[in-house]
Amino acid sequence: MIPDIRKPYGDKIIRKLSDIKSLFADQKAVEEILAKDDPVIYEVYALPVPSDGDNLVIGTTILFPGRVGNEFYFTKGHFHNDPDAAESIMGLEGKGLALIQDRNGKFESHELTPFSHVYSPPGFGHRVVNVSDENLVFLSICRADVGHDYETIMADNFAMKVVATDKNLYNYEII
Ligand code: PAN
Ligand code: ZN
Repeated sequence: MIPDIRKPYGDKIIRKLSDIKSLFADQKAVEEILAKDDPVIYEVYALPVPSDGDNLVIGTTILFPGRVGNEFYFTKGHFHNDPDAAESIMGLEGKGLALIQDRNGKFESHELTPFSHVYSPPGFGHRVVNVSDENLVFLSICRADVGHDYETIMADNFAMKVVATDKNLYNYEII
């Protein structure tokens, strides 16, 4: 049987709002949501491989739709510890944005839609944002030995925020 990369497999990571709450701009909205619930923001499924530089990690992320205040759900985001390690990000389902930025303040945003591809070059960190009312599913491929630096993002956050411009419609702007 041919494996379907849109279907979850292997190692699983679940990130809830409480795991990334400090990254959202509207802390009042965070507390209001957490008083009732701790929603899952995204899940990552990866093919288990040895963590050496000869192997590739192939991960499927399912980023659920939703907002905290007017800010759309996003992945935590990270740099790779190895500054030479790039990443390939491919849209499978839904609509979103891939935000990439380097450690010198250069940043870009790219649309992520089914069959589109975003390249996060060496030295660039990456975060994905769901700007739709459906699941955003994407595939990420990078070397298995890159190492993940989440600390820098937890301390400084990303340069771009993606917010809704309308209460009901999923129109967005990047600020
Ligand atoms: C991706 C990410 C995945 C979840 O597989 O790990 O989308 O995002 P966070 O790792 O920022 O929580 C990847 O970039 N791997 O290197
Ligand atoms: Zn990565």
